[in-house]
Amino acid sequence: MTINKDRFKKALSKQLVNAEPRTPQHALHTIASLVKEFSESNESKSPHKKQVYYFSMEFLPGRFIETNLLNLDLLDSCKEVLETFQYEPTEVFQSELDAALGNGGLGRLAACFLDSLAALGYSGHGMGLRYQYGLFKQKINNQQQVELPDQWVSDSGYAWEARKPDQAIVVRFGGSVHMSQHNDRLTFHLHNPEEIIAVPYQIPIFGYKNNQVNDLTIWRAESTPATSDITFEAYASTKRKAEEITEFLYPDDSHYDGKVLRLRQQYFLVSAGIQSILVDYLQNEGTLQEIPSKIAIQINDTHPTLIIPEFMRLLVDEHDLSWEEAWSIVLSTVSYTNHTLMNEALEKWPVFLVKEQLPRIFLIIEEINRRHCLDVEYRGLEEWESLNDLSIVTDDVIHMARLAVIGSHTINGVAKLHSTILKDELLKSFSIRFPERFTNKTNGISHRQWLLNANPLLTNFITRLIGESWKENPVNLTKLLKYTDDDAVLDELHAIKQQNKQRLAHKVFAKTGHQIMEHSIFDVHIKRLHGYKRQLLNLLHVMYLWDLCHDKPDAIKVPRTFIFGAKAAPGYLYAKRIISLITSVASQINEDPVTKGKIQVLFLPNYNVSQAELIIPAADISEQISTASKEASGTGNMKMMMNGALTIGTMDGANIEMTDLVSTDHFFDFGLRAQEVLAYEQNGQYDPREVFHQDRRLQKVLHRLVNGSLKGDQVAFQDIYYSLVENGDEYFLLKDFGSYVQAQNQVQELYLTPRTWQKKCLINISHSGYFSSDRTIAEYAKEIWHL
Ligand code: DL6
Repeated sequence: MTINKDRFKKALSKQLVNAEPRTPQHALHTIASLVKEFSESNESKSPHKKQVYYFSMEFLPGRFIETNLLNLDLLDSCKEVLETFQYEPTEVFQSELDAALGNGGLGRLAACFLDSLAALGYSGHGMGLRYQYGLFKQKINNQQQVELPDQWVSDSGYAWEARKPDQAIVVRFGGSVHMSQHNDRLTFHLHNPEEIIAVPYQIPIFGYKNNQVNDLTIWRAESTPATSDITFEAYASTKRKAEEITEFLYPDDSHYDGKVLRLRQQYFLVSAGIQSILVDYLQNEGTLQEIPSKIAIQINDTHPTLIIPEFMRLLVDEHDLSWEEAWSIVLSTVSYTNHTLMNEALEKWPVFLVKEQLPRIFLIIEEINRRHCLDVEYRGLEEWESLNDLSIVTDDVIHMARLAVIGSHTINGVAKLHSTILKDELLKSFSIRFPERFTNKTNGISHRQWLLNANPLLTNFITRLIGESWKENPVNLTKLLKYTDDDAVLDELHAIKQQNKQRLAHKVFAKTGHQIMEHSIFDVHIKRLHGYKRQLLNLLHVMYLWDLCHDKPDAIKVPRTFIFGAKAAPGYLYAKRIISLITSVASQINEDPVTKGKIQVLFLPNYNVSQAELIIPAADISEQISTASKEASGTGNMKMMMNGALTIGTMDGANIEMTDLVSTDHFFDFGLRAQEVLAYEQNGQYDPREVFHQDRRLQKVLHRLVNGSLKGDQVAFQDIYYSLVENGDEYFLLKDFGSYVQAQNQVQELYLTPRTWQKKCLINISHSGYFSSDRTIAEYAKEIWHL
């Protein structure tokens, strides 16, 4: 789809000339409606291409306006028209609210993948839920996180979506299964189910200057219309029960909680999604048997795993295929990405819940399991220690990862280390049974969103140096390597970083009244708050520097601003306590005259995608300090690398691949290695008290948590102290503290030699093209989806 620039400019001018009201929001809606109108009139399905459906309970795109205009090559034209009519383009763009339909990495990745699918010209479709409330907004009151509802759809509606009631689907819950026999064949019917209407809302996804228009469909739950014999009260309750399915996003990304509403959300998504795919396919294409050559379905973590039994139900119960035929189709169509090794995040559903809510689906899961167990017994695989080790259903719970593995032709992890641990530890028995199914696809990020859009200064500079080709082929960023000894280039690189730091400093000042030291090192730790991501380790180092400011002020040779941005899941008390501690330490350090001009700590509330777009271009240091083996991949690490930050990090997730590219000479690595962590976890020989008693710095820092010298929630601070010193230090903070301090000292030393620092920044940018999600999607397309 090409939108002619002149036609677009004319049409936009015509609408803006008499626009009423003259608000940025109104202008935003005008632009979005025009883009949608143009794209709908040009929409062309590509019926002969294989279609990819990416099922995810979360999509976290942030704002669409700039991405869409950039991809359609209309950004400059649009800015020009806006300025002609005295609008401030940035104000108009920033009036779009973030679509925060995700928690963190998993949803962000899904958004980047949609962008790359379109950019590479594949027919890709996102399938998600239209939560009425997105991820909560975070406020800090009295050093405590307070969660507020996120009404991401404004009163005038969401600018980019189109409601498609004519494509609504019925999803059925509950009821009772009745069996009957016809010509030697058992058939199953659901009696008296609860029926809920799934209404799709479509959001266009544009390819980068290539005419491709894909879509993200988000489904909203609505009740069936009232019948004449239903009472008002009964209908109100039915309506409420239906609508609550898509009322809010579960705000936890690393903890599984077996709530019935979550199960209903998951089934609602997959049932609506796969039914709509089949309706569309059968209208336009060939036979059911040909599906695997025409359709690929990727499930983003185990959350959409019920698509496997639901797809079976449709093929067997509604399309009369034999079990074997149906299974072969499902297995050749579905593939599964795992995003976590954390035990508490692995989904297991109680049998009674699934039986009650989804009785027919439960029977299908049992049948899949029966056949699977028979197969394993038949093969006599000795590696299976017991049936418990392999069965989908054990002790009255359903293991979703096992179901996903058994029903998928390919299973991938999201970074090399993660995929290896997945294969050799977490799903070892399954990788022995199905070795050919396991693979790795290292994550990526959209360089269009995270460099072209977020950092126009750097983008233009790179283009001046090496031309345009890197925009379509980001690996060409390596052409920058020839400038690593060019003083003028390094000066300019430094100047750009400085301008981005000023841009952030101005924003922060306007929002919070904090004056950031613009010439300090911007040391950035932005991600969800979790024990394993170790924001606390960062803070322990900050507190150590605080002591140094008092004891040996000359040791702080370069001023530093520590920037934190993180939301904690509302039910994750420990994470919320860490936020309290960070904000308490921040307020005391920032007021201490001794630290003035040396260190500064900022906790930026309500960290979200739009904030990230401002913070990341301004980062000097990227904190990627998870306990080795715990972070599946990380993608913030890639974004900051691409924007010229240097990373301080453990050998975890995709950090390892970053060091493969730039070598540890250009990366501050520290800490236990994954195998060491796993060994300690198995042999139980780590005792944090030993480290504590040997390290005076740690003693001094940690005593503050229990001696009342910090203002705030003393119970919270004591709890943190005990978790580290007395209760095993689950994430090895004390163990890694010494080497972290050393690595941080190297950061300071290096910053004192600006040329070397800048050179390393340029080397990091040059190699970051590998982490474009275009590379990741090209790998999925070739090796998993066979496009
Ligand atoms: O793969 C995307 C992203 C990774 O970069 C992070 O390392 C990982 O923590 C995150 N995983 C989740 C887990 N959600 N669940 N379950 O968000 O995925």
